Amino acid sequence: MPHKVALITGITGQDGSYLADFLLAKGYKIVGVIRRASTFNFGRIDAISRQYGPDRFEGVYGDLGEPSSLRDILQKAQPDEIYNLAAQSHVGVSFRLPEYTGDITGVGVVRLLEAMRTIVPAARFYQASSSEIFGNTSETPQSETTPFNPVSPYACAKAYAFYITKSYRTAYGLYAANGILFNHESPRRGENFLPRKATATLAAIRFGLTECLQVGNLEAKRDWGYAPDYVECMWLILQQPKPDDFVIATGESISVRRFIELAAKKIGFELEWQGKGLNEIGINRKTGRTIVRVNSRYLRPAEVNALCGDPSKAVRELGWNPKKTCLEDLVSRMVDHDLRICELLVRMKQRWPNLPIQSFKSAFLREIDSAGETQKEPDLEPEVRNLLDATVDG
Ligand code: NDP
Ligand code: GDR
Repeated sequence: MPHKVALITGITGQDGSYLADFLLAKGYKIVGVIRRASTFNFGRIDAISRQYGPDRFEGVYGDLGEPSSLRDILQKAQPDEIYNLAAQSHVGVSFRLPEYTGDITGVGVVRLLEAMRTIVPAARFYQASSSEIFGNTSETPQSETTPFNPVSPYACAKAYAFYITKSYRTAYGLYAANGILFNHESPRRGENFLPRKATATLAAIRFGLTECLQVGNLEAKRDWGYAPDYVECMWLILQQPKPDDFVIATGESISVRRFIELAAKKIGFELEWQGKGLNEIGINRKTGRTIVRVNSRYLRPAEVNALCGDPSKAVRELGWNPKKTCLEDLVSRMVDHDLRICELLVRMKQRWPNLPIQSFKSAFLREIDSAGETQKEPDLEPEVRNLLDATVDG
């Protein structure tokens, strides 16, 4: 039987890479949309494409800002399922790039839906919607019926994307569904989102590679889940007889402060908070050193104070298990991964003290991310492997 074809935009991101893993294991052929960048941006999918080869995994250049590229890709790929994960996905950055965020994260979705409507109307469409659309709401927990109150340019763009997806479903009868996902993290998460920033920086402090974690709002609360569990839901949403919208969340939320405490504890720090507001610091009790500082640079012009999702509909109708990976396991996986990267970097630094460590970091991250969360050694590029062997011998 020929493989089902899934088209994934945002394939180079955290979710895109996990979704590709998941769908390839289910027998799909994947067509992944890669946007042109001046640096290597397919580290998260490099190993997958090598493992499955061009018959099962095809990367194609395209951009949500360029409708002709989308039409061309759909025409050639003839996908059965389309997962739109591409976005300018950073909430803080969206205040600095409001128009661009609106164009890609919002209008980009209608570009793709229009291409689908005219070229592959029988395909099924998944839109990566976000809990940010609830904004500062008085209803807790948030469900599919909670009114939207977006506060950032990112959230406004995602609210438009949500409604336009629904509109194409109603107006044209397309199979188009929204997954309203709450925050989900992993060792493949970008280092400028709070949880990965915390685990990567605290691990680096532990190995003497940096001194301090600088953060913004410590009091915001989020409902944090594990990304591989969430991509399964994206697929489940598209397997339903009728298209519908679902909240995907764990149902529990904790503060940024608490997340940092959990990561610090796992790494072996005894964290003690001192001071207030912008002067608040986190001290490593054993050494008396400041390892966390509040920096106004990371505060947002408008903040969503607390989000906590109600996944009952997904549990009931999709049979999804929101408790598959608990928060402690999520933190452990991220911390273990980041400690391992730092350990390798330290070995390099000992061997070549004058070389800028940053120049090796991306190569390491690329290879270690490719190896996933298994304990096996990453499949290092030969030249990096040589450098590492030399380090171990030295
Ligand atoms: P990432 O930021 O890791 O990935 C975003 C992806 O979009 C990257 O592959 C990026 O490419 C791509 N992209 C950005 N701009 C364009 C463009 N103009 N054209 C084509 N591709 C583009 O996000 P996540 O994987 O974490 O999230 C996936 C989706 O889910 C996003 O839409 C996000 O907004 C949404 N979401 C995420 C949640 C989370 O907690 N992770 C929760 C709720 C929603 P490149 O690699 O080149 O930057
Ligand atoms: P969020 O995730 O904005 O919820 O969006 P992020 O990890 O960026 O922030 C979570 C909370 O932590 C606070 N915070 C900081 N955030 C960052 N990035 N850096 C800091 O130094 C820092 N200090 C405190 C933030 O203010 C916020 O309250 C993520 C993205 O994946 C979106 O694409 C997605 O839609 C939502 O989750 C659901």
